[in-house]
Amino acid sequence: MKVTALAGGIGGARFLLGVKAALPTAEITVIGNTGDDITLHGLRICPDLDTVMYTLGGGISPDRGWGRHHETFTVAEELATYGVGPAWFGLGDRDLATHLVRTQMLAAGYSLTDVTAALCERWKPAVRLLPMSNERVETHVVVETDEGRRAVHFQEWWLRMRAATPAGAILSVGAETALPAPGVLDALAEADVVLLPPSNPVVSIGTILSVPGLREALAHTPAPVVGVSPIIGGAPVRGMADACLTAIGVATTAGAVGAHYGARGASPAGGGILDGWLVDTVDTGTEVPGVTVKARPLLMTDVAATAQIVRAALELAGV
Ligand code: FO1
Repeated sequence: MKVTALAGGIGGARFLLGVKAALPTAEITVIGNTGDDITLHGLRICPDLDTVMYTLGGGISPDRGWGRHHETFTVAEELATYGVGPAWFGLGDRDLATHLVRTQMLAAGYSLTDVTAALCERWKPAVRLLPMSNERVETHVVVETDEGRRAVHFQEWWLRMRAATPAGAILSVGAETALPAPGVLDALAEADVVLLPPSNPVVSIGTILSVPGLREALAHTPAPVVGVSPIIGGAPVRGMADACLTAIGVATTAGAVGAHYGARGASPAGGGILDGWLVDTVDTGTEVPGVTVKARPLLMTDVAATAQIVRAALELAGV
């Protein structure tokens, strides 16, 4: 079976562990969000690609959910001693090796697709991990500050501001001229099923959909498309998706996010991307026009529980 999943960071990566457990022989392609990417100290950092790669490759820090296990932060401490920031982005020593390899490969002319494949040769995540685009697309957030309105990089808003400063707008800078990375459109067209993990619907799934052609590819694929709600009982399970949803005027409910993704239904031109929507049992009764909604326990407490959620999604997809 060919499974294609769109994935952001921590939630998406954990969901993918469940996909691998539920479908040990499936061919899994992951379309990873690159809107969180940032250049710091001259190094290109791809948080969501790395989180998927480390999580599926066994190198993730289990308690943080990002960065490497057995990590040290000596270089970051030395930078801080030089007064060189930003201190709010925790750069680990082991993690730095990934950014050094990526940056030198990009400088040598390799595409982000090639770089990601090379890094995955070490980590062997047992999925094909594709960036959503090889072009630079960065999520920036417009905020009101004492100095007036300005745009800050998503990571600054997420980590330094803790998404506590209301976002006037969330922008995918560069999306309008970005192309889907090689293999991305085929992965959507040739899948037996497409899954939307419980990633951030705005800055992860939404950013992937901001790449021209991706939303259309989802609307037109012959494969069933089933999503899993990241919102349970009116709150995100982790992270600050509520701050992102508020920024785009979408209520923080399972139903509102399902409606935001929209029904594929009869009119693919409508831009909707869902056939099925899994919500948690606390959200039983949720309705999304044109979308088949099922309620199942959605807390990914461990891989076995996540595999159950995946099985429920596959059942809803009818595969
Ligand atoms: N998340 C944090 O909450 N604090 C950090 O200091 C931090 C550093 C970091 C470094 C590398 C990396 O790949 C991810 C990192 N993250 C950190 C997570 C990252 O900000 C988020 O995972 C995504 O960008 C949002 O999903």
